[in-house]
Amino acid sequence: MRRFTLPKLYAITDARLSGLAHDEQLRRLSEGGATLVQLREKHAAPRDFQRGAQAAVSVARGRGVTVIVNDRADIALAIGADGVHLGQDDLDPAAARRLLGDDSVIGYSTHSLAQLERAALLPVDYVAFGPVFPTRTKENPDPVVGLELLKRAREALDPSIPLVAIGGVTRANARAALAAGADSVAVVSALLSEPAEIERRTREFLDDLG
Ligand code: 3NM
Repeated sequence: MRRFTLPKLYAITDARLSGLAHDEQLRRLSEGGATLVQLREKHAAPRDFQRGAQAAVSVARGRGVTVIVNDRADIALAIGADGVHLGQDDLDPAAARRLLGDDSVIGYSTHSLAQLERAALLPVDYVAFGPVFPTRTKENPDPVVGLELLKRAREALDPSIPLVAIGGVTRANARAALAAGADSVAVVSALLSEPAEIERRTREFLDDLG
């Protein structure tokens, strides 16, 4: 595992919401200044996701953007992504670490303090905690954790492990999430819901986060 510094803005793609392929979303997010993009695909067949993600990695390589593949360590490995983000029901992080090796980034989703405390014992480079605010992007989201629990999560987690706040993050509440102790905010709909606005919204987010 390497020491991994997350940028304050952790952008995540959504092809349904944006109506755009992953590579085009990545291009627009990068034009707006995003330096890390997670490719998230909940609907396409694995082979289609693999192809779309491969194209996105090609765009990212020319721009110095870090690419994290959601859920699928196999696809991350096959396309030479920088890492994988795993949910509670995906391949367990220790198995993903064996597959990907020490140089890959592995992130892990948690939705309660108990899950977060278990995550701290796993070979992960960062931990996400959420949903911090109500979200309509995730199907069947866990209960909203809120800013108070986010604060407690930061206190409970080893300070060397970056913490990502996810779920319902907007320009209006992003700074509050950072103030509560998150190192980074993960954002889908507030960046992508208007495809023509992706670049501008990304820039505004980054300006806000400072
Ligand atoms: N994971 P938006 S919430 C992908 O709680 C995801 O782990 C969550 O989308 C979690 O920024 C979420 O549009 C959806 O709310 C984030």
